Amino acid sequence: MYVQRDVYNPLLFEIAWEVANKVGGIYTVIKTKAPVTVQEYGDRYCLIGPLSYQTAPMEVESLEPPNELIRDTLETMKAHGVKYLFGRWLVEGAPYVLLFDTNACLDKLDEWKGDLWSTAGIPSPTGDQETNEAILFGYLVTWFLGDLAPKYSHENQGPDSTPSPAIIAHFHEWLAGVSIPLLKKRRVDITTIFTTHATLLGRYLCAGSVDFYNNLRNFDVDAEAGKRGIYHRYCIERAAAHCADVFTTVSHITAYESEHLLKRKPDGVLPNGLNVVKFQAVHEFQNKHAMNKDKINDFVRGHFYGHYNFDLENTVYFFTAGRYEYRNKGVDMFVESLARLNGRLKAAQSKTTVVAFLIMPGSTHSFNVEALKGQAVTKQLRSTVDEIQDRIGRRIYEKALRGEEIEAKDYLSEEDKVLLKRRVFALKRHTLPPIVTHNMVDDGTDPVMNQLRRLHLFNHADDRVKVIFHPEFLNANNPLLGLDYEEFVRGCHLGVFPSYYEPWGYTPAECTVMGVPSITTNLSGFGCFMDENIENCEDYGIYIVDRRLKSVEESIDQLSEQMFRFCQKTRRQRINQRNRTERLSDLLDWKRMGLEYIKARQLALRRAYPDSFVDDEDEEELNQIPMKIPMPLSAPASPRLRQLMNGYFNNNGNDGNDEDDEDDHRIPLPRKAFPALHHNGVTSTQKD
Ligand code: G6P
Ligand code: 1S3
Repeated sequence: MYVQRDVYNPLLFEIAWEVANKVGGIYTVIKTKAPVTVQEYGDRYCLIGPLSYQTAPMEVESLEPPNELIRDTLETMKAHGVKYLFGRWLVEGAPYVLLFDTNACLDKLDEWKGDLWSTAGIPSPTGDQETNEAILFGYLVTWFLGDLAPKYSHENQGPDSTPSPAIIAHFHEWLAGVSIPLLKKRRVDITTIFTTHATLLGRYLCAGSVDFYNNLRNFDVDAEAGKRGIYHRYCIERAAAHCADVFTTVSHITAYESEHLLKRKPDGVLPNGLNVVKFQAVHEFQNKHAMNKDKINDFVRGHFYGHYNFDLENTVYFFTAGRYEYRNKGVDMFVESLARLNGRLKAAQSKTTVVAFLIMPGSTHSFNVEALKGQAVTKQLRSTVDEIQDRIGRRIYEKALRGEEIEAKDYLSEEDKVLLKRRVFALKRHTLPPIVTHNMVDDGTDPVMNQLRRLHLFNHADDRVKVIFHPEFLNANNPLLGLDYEEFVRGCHLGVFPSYYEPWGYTPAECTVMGVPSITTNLSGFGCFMDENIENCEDYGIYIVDRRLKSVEESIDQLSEQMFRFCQKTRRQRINQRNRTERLSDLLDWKRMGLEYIKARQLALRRAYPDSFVDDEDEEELNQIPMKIPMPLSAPASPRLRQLMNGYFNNNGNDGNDEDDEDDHRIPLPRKAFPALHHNGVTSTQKD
C-alpha cells in the first residue's frame, strides 16, 4: 500500500563519522553547516555519529530524546545492549546529536560481517580496524533508522490521514556508508543521500606516482583497489554511491573522478561553505592582521636570533598547513617553488624577505633545543631592556623633579651596560636558525626535511626565503608560536596550497573569509569553484596554479612567479588586496552554499515520494544562474565587464587605481552548483 508522506516537513538525519568527532574536513563541514540546517529544520534535525568517551563530554550536553518515537526506538536498542549518547552538540545552532558506542556491540561484529557479505556481497577481512568500526556503526544506524521509520508510517498516520513526515538520511563518506545498501535491501521507507568528500581510490592513486587525471577513464578500479589492499573499503564506498537515492560530491572535479572510479555520475555537487563572521567595522579584520602579525614577528625575532639581519617591515609571511600528505597537498611543489623564489629574489637584489611556514603534523619527539633557546634568549633580552628602560625613566624623572639638567650620559649606568653586553653575547650563535622546530622521529627519511636539504634551504643570512617547518598543529599554549590557527592565519600574508588531490580544500577557503590571499590550484574543488564564479580571481587575492594542463615544471614556475609578484606588492597594495579577498567571503557562506543541500534534499524527496508533492516545485529561484563576480572596480576592465559591474556594483567612477579601493561591493549569488530538478528525478550536473 502506498503511504502518503509529508514531504514539506521532513525529518532529517545527517550521519558521519566526524559528527562531534574531530578528524578532518568533514567535521568542519558538518559543524559550520549546523546553524543553517537548524534554522531550516529546527528539532526535526538530528546528527548521528560514533561515541568517543574521551571527546563526547566536551562536545555534547546529554539529554532525554524529546521525540517519543526516537526515545522508544533507542530504549528498545538499549535493551539489546546498545549504548548511546543523545543530546545537544555544543556548537553554534546546538543541533540534536545521537552518538553510538560501536565497541559496545563488538560481540555482533562477526554476525554483521557475515550479513554484509550475504546481503550486499561486501567482503570484510579481519584486522582492518577502521572497516570493522564502519560496519558496526553502519549496522547500528540501520537498526535505528529501520526501527524508527515504520513507527512513522503506521502509528503516526492520524485518523484524518494526516501524512507522517518523510525521513531523509544524509550520509557523508564511506565510513558512514555501510547503512545505505542495507537500508535499500531492507526496503526501509526513507530517502537517502550519499555525499563523498573524496574517493578512496583517488586519494591512494594520487599519493603514488600515477598520472591520475590523464588516466582516470582507464583505471581497472577493482584491480587497483585490490593492489592497495582496500578492495573491501572500495566496495562499501561504491555500494553507498549506487544505492543512495541521491549521490553527490563536494566539487565538479571529484564528481568527474567519482563517475570514473565509482561508476556512478553524481546527481549534483554540494560545495563546502563556512560560517562567515562579519565584523561590524570593515577595518576590524585588518587590525586583527596587524595584531597577529606582531605576535608572529616576536616569534621570528627569537627564531632568527644572531642572524636577524632582515627588516620585519619588509618581510612577508607565507604558510601552508594541513594533514601531512606530502604530494596530495602539494607540499612538494611549494618547497620547490620556494627555492626558485629564493633565487629570483636574490638575483633581483630584493629587499623583501619571505618567511615560509609549513604547519603539518608529523612524528616528533619534542621541540628542539635550538628553537626553544631562540625564544628564551630574546625573552631575556626583552625583559632586561624593559628593566633598564624603567630605571632610566626613574632617573630622568628624579632629575627633572629637582630641576637638574638631564644629560644623555646619565641614561645608561655602567651596570646596565654590562648587563646588556651579556645579553647581547647570549645572542651569538654558531649555527644557522633551524629549519624545523621539533626533533623529528624520522628526520633522515622525512620528505619535507629531505627536500629542504636537497634545495639548500638552510636559512642562510643571504637567503631571501627563510623556512620554518613546524611539524605540529598550532595552539595558543605552544611555547614557541603561541597562537591558535586562526590567529596565525590572520597574521600571515599569503596561504599557499598547491594541492594535487583536493576534492574541496578548506584551508584556502578559510584564508578567504579571513581576508588573507591564497594560492590554490585548478585541481582543487575550491580553486575551480572560485575560478568559475569570479571573473579574475587574482584581483581578489585568489591565485590559481594550473596543474591540469601544464607540466610539473611549468606549474612550479607559475607558482614561484605568483609568489614573486606578491613579494613586489607595496603595503598599500596588500591592504587593498586583503579588502577584496575578504569581500568574497559572502560567496562561501553557508547561507548561500546551503542552498545546494536544500536542492539535494528536494531531489531525494521527489525521487522517493514523487506523488506526495501537491504543487509544482518552485525551482525558478533556486536555479537562477547568476553571473561571475566581475573584476574589482579598481582593476582595469574590458567594456563588457564595465557593463556587468554597473549591474552589480555601485560604480563610483573609480579610475582603476589599485591604491584606492575601499568601496563596499555587493557580491552576487554564486552560479548554480546543483542541477535543475526534474519531476522524473533525472538530473545531470556534470559540466564535463
Ligand atoms: C593592517 C593594519 C595596518 C597595517 C597593515 C600592515 O591593514 O590595519 O595598520 O599597516 O595591516 O600590512 P602588511 O601587509 O604590511 O602586514
Ligand atoms: C576531505 O578531507 P581531506 O583533506 O582528506 O574532505 C574535506 C571536506 O569536504 C575537503 O575539503 C578536502 O578536500 C578532502 O580531502
